Amino acid sequence: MTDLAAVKAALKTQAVETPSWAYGNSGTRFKVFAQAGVPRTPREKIEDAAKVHEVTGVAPTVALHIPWDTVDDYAALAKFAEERGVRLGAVNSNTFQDDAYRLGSICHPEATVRRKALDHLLECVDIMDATGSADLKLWFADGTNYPGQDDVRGRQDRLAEGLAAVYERLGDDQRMLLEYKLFEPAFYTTDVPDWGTAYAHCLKLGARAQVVVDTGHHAPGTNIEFIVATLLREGKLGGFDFNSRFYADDDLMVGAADPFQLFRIMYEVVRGGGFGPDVAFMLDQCHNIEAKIPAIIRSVMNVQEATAKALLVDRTALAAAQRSGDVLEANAVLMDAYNTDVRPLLAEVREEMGLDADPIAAYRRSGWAERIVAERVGGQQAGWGA
Ligand code: PSV
Ligand code: MN
Repeated sequence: MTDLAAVKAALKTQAVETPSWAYGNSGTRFKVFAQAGVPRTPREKIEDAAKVHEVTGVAPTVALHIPWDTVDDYAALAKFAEERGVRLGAVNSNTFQDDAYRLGSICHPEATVRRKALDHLLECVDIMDATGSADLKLWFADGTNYPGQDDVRGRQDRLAEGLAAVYERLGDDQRMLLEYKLFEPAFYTTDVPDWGTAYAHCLKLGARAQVVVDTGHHAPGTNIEFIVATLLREGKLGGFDFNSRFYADDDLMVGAADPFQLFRIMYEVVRGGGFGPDVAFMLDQCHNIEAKIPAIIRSVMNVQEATAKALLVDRTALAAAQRSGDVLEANAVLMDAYNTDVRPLLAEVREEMGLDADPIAAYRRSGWAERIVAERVGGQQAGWGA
């Protein structure tokens, strides 16, 4: 039997960080379909994030991407966020959108380019100091397209050197979260392609360097929950970039493509003691054809549903079945939790938190969608890359 009161209490403490870039326009390399009411400034992105938190109660922070969210005064931006009921979360660096980075950033063969990339990363830590953000999220587009193009091992040395310089600069309460990605934009080698490479670098760096698992960044069929279990066991799981993919990384809504996988991941999180403030649960998504704010609300709800099911697993019964080698019973215990309709439970949790039981309906009723369409006229809409 699971303790329902404890499950509800845990669900009330959940925190899912939403990404500033998900509120802006995005698309594929073929077409960006602009939507009405899209934010034009970092402040407007924060206002949308605040709306998501207002109706869900579990999205208290918003991640920044630099330079997409560049402002003159970051402390003022943090204050603006707080006045709207949210805080600024992870600072995401960007060493992939400058002509200088054609052959990479901190792994680039030329020292001047490596320096430029490093300066950007150090600037991101300055921004964290001003915003009060605890996490620097690093993703490198670095890699090669052709065998022989560069020295694969030498690139690892350059990577280690650059990461060490950033690590040195971190404050005591700041962490560096290293993200891996199987491929893209590099097609032959990627300098941080998998959790093992990220883990090896983080291990050398120290306790404040942790691995971040972007659910979209694996080969089809990869057992992501095993990676999660392993990283948690090693004390090296820093956080998630949640999204869904069908083929390659495509930033669809988390839990949309494979809710069962999300449940399995969240089960390992709960089992491994990762459900808490030490693991950052972030969304990293783009909403290309669907309405953005409702899509983000839906994504937050998908994470909540997977978490509720994971918390409902009868771990005593599961352990007993596992110990006695009862394969079918062990599987049945897990599936029972997965097959539970947790929507009524979450509705209760929301009502107990003083929220509407249905966040999407609450958002629709709020009039925010109409208001931003009417008010956000003129100016330059934010897009993926601004
Ligand atoms: C790279 O594909 C990535 O997942 C990184 O987290 C980037 O910062 C983000 O996407 C940009 O959308
Ligand atoms: Mn990501």
